[in-house]
This record gives sequence, C-alpha cells and structure tokens, in this order.
Amino acid sequence: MTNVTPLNLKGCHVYKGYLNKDAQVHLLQDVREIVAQAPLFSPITPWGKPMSVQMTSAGKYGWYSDRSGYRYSEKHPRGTKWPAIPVSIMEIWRDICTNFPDPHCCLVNFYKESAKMGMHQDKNEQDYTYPVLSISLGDDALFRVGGLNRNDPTESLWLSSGDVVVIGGESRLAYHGIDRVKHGSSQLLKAAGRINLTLRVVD
Ligand code: MD3
Ligand code: FE
Repeated sequence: MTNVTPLNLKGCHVYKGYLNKDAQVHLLQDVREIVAQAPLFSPITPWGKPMSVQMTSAGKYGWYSDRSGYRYSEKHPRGTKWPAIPVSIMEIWRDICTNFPDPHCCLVNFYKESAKMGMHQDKNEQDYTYPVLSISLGDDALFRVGGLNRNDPTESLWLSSGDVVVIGGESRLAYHGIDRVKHGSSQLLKAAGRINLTLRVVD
C-alpha cells in the first residue's frame, strides 16, 4: 500500500497512486470480465434523458435508473443476475474499509470523450454510516465535491488512474460530480476513456 496518509478533500480521503501499474492492469482485466457478463448500458434519468456515463454492476445489487427513478436492482436490465464482485476489487475494500461489512455493489462507470456526471448525492443506500470507496482507472477526471447543500462551496481535484477515494463520515452525503475527463491522458485503456468503480454497502 502506497500513500498511507490520504489527502483530505472536504472529508473525502484521497489515496493518490494507491494502485501501481500492475494492479491497474489486473483490475482492468477483471472489469472487462464483468462487462462481458453484464454489458454497459446508459441508464435513463427520471427526466427521460440517457446519462452520458455508461454503467454496469457486479455484486448482489446493481445501480439502475429509468423513468420511475434511481434504485438498486438484483438484475441487469436484460434480466440476468449481476456477476460476483471480483476478489481483486474486494481486497481493496478490505484493505481500507477494515471492520466494515463487505459491499453489495460494485458500480462500474464508463466515461468516454464528453461524458460527465452532474452534482448529486448518493442516497439510494440504507445506512449512510458505511463508507463508499471509489477506484479510478484510465483517463484523468476533474472531481468536484461540495457540502450537504447543493449551493455549498466546492473543491476540485484531478483523479488519475490508480487513485482510490474513500467517502465516509460527514462527507458521505456531500454533493459531488465529475466535471470533465481529460481525453487520452492515460494509456491504460486500449482507447481513450475513464472507468470508475464504486463499492457500496446497500442494505
Ligand atoms: C463524494 N461516481 O457513481 S466517485 C457515482 O467518478 C459517482 O464516477 C463518480 O459519483 C465517478 O455515484 C465519483 C467518488 C465519489 C463517490 C461517492 C461519493 C465521491 C463521493 C459520495 C459522497 C461524496
Ligand atoms: Fe455519486
């Protein structure tokens, strides 16, 4: 484990360069296997617009959205169960989120060229005392985090391939988003793009 002292961005703990190149390559292989079993899709927002970020999940639950709202589902929209969360991903959670139960969901977010994620709170989980863990792979992304109110001041930070962020305590319900991705800034993926994995205890 590198960088045992994380940097603090409004209560989010950012472990810069947590995963070395080998670990990133191994993780990417596991993500490709998830995507082979549970293809990426663009969730439809409650407002009827497809999200620019493509998604899929592993674990007991996957995150899903359509016109009826945001929620967790035990099945991929094509009707199949989600694949198991790979051990390589589970190990990162167990390394950092010691003493917390194993996560039920590994959400895979895929950002290509112009994809972004607007400011939002993560509120579909039962218990906000459990942390959320995020792993970045591929192109750099400008991450923004604010406070509990949409209009609270924000701080931004570039997340790079191999960075891990742990969101717990007061930051768990903070507004956050991805403003933009620096196209082609990483050579990890075959084509340009960014993958973000988020691990969550759902119920
Ligand atoms: C700060 N994903 O999937 S991960 C999401 O990079 C999501 O794809 C972004 O926001 C991404 O919901 C950011 C880092 C993250 C995750 C959850 C948080 C930051 C957070 C919850 C509260 C505050
Ligand atoms: Fe989020």
